[in-house]
Amino acid sequence: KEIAKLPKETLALWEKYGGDETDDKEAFQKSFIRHVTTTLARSIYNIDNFSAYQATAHSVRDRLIKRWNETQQTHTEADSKRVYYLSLEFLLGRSLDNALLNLGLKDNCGEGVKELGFAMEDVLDQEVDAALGNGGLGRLAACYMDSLATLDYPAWGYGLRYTYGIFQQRLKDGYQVEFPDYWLNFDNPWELPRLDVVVDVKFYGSVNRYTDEKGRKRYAWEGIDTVQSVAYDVPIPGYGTKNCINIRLWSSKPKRQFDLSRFNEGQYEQAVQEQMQAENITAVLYPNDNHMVGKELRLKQQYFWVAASLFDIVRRFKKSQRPWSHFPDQVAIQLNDTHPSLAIVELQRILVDLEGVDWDDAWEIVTRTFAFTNHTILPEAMERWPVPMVQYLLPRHMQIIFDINLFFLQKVEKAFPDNRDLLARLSIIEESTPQFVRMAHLAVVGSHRVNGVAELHSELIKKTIFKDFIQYYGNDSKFENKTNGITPRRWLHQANPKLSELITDTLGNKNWLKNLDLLKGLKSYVDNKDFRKRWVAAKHSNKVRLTEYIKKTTGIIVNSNALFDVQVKRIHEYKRQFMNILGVIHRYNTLKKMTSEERADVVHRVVIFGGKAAPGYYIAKLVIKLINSVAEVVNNDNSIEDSLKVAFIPDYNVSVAEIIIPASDISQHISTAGTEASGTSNMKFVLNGGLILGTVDGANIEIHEEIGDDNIFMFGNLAHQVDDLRHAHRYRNVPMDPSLQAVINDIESGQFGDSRIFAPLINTLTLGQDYYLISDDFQSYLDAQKLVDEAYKDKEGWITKSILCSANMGKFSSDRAIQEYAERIWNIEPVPVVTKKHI
Ligand code: F58
Repeated sequence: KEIAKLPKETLALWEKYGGDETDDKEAFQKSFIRHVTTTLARSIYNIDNFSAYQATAHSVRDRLIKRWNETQQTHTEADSKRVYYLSLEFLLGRSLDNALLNLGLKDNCGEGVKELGFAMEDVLDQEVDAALGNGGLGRLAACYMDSLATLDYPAWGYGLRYTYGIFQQRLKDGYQVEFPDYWLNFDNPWELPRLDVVVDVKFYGSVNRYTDEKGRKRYAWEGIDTVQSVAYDVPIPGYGTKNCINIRLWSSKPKRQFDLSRFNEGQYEQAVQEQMQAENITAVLYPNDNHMVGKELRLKQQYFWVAASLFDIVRRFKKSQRPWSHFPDQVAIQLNDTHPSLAIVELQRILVDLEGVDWDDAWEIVTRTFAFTNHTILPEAMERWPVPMVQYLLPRHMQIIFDINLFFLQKVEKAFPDNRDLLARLSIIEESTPQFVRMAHLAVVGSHRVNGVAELHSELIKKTIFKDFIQYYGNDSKFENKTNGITPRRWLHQANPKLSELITDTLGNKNWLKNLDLLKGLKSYVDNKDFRKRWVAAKHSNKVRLTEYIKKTTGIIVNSNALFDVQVKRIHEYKRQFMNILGVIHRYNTLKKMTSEERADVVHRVVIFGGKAAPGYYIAKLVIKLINSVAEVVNNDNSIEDSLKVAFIPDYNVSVAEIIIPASDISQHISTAGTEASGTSNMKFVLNGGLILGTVDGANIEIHEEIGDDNIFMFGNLAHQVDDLRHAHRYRNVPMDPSLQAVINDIESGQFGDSRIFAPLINTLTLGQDYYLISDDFQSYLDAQKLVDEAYKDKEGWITKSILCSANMGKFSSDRAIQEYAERIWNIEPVPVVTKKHI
């Protein structure tokens, strides 16, 4: 409407000069040179790989922004229901290669860069990861954004723009040391600062009660500490579509700059104190994976993020001037774990306190809006906040939580009169001293759907942490499963170009990138000689690439013809890297006892580890030390003639994963049954033709169902046996598994250095009741490893398995997962982007 009012001459200028960011090679080269000279203030004489990266990134960014604008315009005009994905973590990794692929610029930019004197590979390698996440949960959010964009959904992500991402890991004397990840050191071309989009977020203060003009009792929160939230937008382009969605990351900034009067009085530190406290809020990502930290700053982060995001969502909704009752028809909000649960309370506060909606109507709107994904049943990961802390920081929210709880428990009491135990178990408030707010309970009560992330996990949450909710809500009402997925664009096409090319050549087109079920078409080539040859060649070249990377990062030289056995993920007791390294010791000492002739028949192995331990997680850090101590001994023992090598690759992150995963022959996903909610790297490995050695846990089970018995090595006790086994460790004298005892003896004998260092680790098995049941699974683990060795000797058989693995992985595309969420939980429809003229 506004445009129509402009004079013709103005429109003509836009028509003439706008939109010259076309996708051809020449236009790209022109952009590149313009960015070198203007954005970077450099010239042909002083442009290195890094500047070439920056110039390329800025040229791609221009094109991204164009699509981003078109998408936002289309969505605003369509005014259809949107989904908002609230996640404290988005583990995006690098963006350039992905943007080139998704925008269809790869060939033209590749050639363009080459003619300008650079190799695209080197250029891509300059980018630092956006590592705003810990592990699976954060990476899942990134895969889901890719699929939302690709499937044309009108979606937004909301998160925090941490100044420091997950720490960088280095090794010193075999120990992990942490270094800050100051990823914004150079400018970040993948964000659009929206310095005009600012939300004031308040903390602390008090609540006033008053009577409004209708005679209703109302409450008003007077926060006393105001921090500004500034938006930084990260465009996420879909693959093969114009849709380019947005992740809005909030950065904290002081409302007032420093206190000049104090400054003038000479109190310099006090003068800038407020400013520093405000900036602290989004300074750093908490580096814990599957562990709750009860720090006030973390709670502040959560509210800061939730308040800014809801303000933004509500502002957008209000533009349409619809009545509040339509809110859930326009807005779906997905809570990625309990971290954003305060959003439930904040929306209720906005509706009741600020907009004057009656409590019950507001609550109906709230519960129809939110849905909640649970990612863990580990007790130490459950979020609980002390009531006094919440009360102090967010006094009005605490009142609302008490009211939500009261009304909820009144309903429970009606349905189950006099069942006080049930009330206590269901309560959002844990009646301890001090009291705690159970965030998972708040999330369940405030959402219309609750989902687990794999079938087993979704069943387990109904039997454990949410058992009592099932008694109240009934079995099929709120609770659902949505098995996780991964994006095949990044995790096959980008990470494994050779295999991707083979698949495209074989299937005749790239449609499989948008419909992963089409990989099934590979099955008819499983006996095709030429196809098999190329399949093996792709794997081998990935192994060579990894071999070089291992040499570069660790100095360890490994043979790319050996079996590559990989375990890369966060280091955690429940993931049992400890069991893996104990198995390595067993293998090593078995090899040592063999004669040279016996050893000649043995499959050579390279055992590869990678992963970060939370900085305060002592036992996990000891596991890293043990791995490195074992590696030191094994790798330098000539008597075993290269039959075994061990490498711990430092600083595992998304980009490193892209190198490691395509190179694996077997990967280990060996969590204690019932502890790994899903796992997603398991999917990535199998999609890339790597086999799995795994426990009957998380998504391993569904992968097994899809790829069949012949193509996976499963072992260990089952989830339903775990309680009994733990009980036995606690109350009965369970004799130690003899093979494990032998390994413990080896460590204690000092074979891998001063054994006193490892005593606390060994104690978890012997004195600590072996909570993760390593001793119970050890023998079947060794047996499964034997089967792996045998199977690998049959080269042709292994190739067949590898092909069938990939071919059957269609289910695990994040596109499938997102489609299920869209249909069953969010009730949203795709909105294809209409290409606009630049005006
Ligand atoms: C992971 N959780 C699960 N949490 O462990 C994994 O099984 C699952 O596949 C994945 O989510 C995706 O569903 C996870 O990564 C965290 O890192 C949290 C970070 C914030 C603090 C609490 C743990």
